[in-house]
Formats: sequence, structure tokens, C-alpha cells
Amino acid sequence: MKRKFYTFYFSGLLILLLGSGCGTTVVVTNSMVYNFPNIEDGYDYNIPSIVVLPDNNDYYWTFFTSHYYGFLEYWLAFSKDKKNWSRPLYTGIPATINYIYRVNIDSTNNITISRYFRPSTQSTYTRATVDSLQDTFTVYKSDLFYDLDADGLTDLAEFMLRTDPLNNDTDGDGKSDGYDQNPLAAYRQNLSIHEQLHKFIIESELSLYTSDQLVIVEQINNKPIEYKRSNGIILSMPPDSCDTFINLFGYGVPVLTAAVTDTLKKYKVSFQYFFDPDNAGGYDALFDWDHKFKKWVRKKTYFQWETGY
Ligand SMILES: [Ca+2]
Ligand SMILES: [Ca+2]
Ligand SMILES: [Ca+2]
Repeated sequence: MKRKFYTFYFSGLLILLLGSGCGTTVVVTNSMVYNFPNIEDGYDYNIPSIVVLPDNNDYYWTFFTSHYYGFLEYWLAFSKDKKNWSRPLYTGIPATINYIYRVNIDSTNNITISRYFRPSTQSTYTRATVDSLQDTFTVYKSDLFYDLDADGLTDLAEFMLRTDPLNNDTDGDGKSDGYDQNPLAAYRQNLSIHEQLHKFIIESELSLYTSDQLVIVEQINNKPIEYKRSNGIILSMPPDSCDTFINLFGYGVPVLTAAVTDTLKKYKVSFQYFFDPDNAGGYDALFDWDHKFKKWVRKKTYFQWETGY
């Protein structure tokens, strides 16, 4: 099935206009988008240094964008020599492709990113705050580093990921929040047959995604499930938390659901992915467990739909 999930390549044309003494003006293009293949590695980051600004302490700061925590947002890194960069620092500041932003490091080393120009047409849904009245975001350098529970996720990141900023292991599975691909779901043994099929469906779908953008999976029976995925974070949330997340942040993070019900002899799956009202889809299908080969087999797909095409 075709997927419209965000995939970015370093091929877009970058336009950079130098501001006159009050910062640098930047057009966010695809070439600024960088996703983090393995954030816990620590050093081996291929940080893009497309937009670099010096501060008053002889450090350089680079600005780029990523979907790694779900929405397209600004991330920063700093360097002494413009070659070796710090680990990526999350700002929580939303960005939109083709918008023009002014970035500025002021004399007190606050970093300000303000929307400078909005194109007349913008077809894609973006994080709700982008479309609010707020045009200017200031992040204090110290905020980029605050990690009260020392779990590898800053407080800014924990706000977005819905993990507990005062608990270094929100789901209690022994993996710190910053090093847990499923920070809201501990491993559970003895999944019910419905949960096993649900997990199989979700993991099959996740394997189709080329992006490592954060994905939300809606729980069945209000119980978290840990999923496997090659890269990117998965948040297991009960349905009401999914709604809360969308109400708070708006559209743009994929939400996957896979409901399982019994039929006479087989199991019926209703799978759905939802990005925004123009980018959603799913299918209903019957599955059966093949006892001989010990795997799920799709017997029939009888309803398939997609919006936005
Ligand atoms: Ca933390
Ligand atoms: Ca935490
Ligand atoms: Ca954990």
C-alpha cells in the first residue's frame, strides 16, 4: 500500500538570505530536514551545517529540522570548530517547509526563531501551534539541556513525547525514557490472541514506513504494547490520550489503529492510519492463524480506503 509518510532527502534547493545585523533569514527546505537514525549513539551524527550562527562564547550553532519527535520542528547543535557537533538538541519550535524564518542569537545567547513569511498557499496540515497567532519562539540555551530526571530526554522532549519528566523510566521496564523506543509501553508476556494479531498488523505496517518519524499506536483494551520497528519512536496510547494529543498539538503525527474482533472462525482486523483529514486510510481484512507454519495469514481484504488522492 502506498504511504505518504514523510521521507526527506538532502536534495532540495536551499535559499539563504543574510539578514542585516538582526539575525539570519532562513527558508526551511527539504534539505534542512534531518532525521536521527540512532539517537543514542552519542557521537556519530552527520549533523547538517547549512545554517550556522556564532554566539558570544565562541560557539557555533547550527539549525535544522526533524520529524523525529513527530512534528517538523527545529533542532540545534553546537560546535567549537564547525566540524564536530554536539548531539542534536530539541527545541520544540515548529517549522513548516517553504516558510521563511528569521533565526537570531541575541547578546544574552537566547535563540529566537520567528516566522518571517508565510506562503500564500499551504496545503498540508501542520502542528496546531504553527497556525496559531504565535510567530516568534525564543528558546533559552539552558532549556535545551534541562533533563531533571537524567534519563537522556530533555524536559522539552518529554513534554512532546508525553513521558514523565520526573521519572527516568515512565513505563517501568528498566530502559530509561531516552533509550527506550517504546517509552510508554513495557514488554508484556502472554498477549491475548487479539493483542498478538494487533501487534502483527502494526509491526507489518511500520515495516513499510521509510521515515523514522514518531508514530502513535492506539491501544486495544487500554493496555500498552511494545512494538518492534527498525527506527523511530513508538508511543502506545489509549484512545482518549490519542485524542488529547491531537487536540493539544494538532495533526501531523501518524496515529495507527488496528482493532481485532472475532468472526465465526477467523479474526477480523480493522486497520487505520491517520495523519490528517487529507491523509488517512485503512482496510478491513480477515486473518487466520496458520498452526502448521505458525504465522498469521490474510484470508480476505474486503474494504480498503484512502483519502487525499
Ligand atoms: Ca528527562
Ligand atoms: Ca522521564
Ligand atoms: Ca522505559
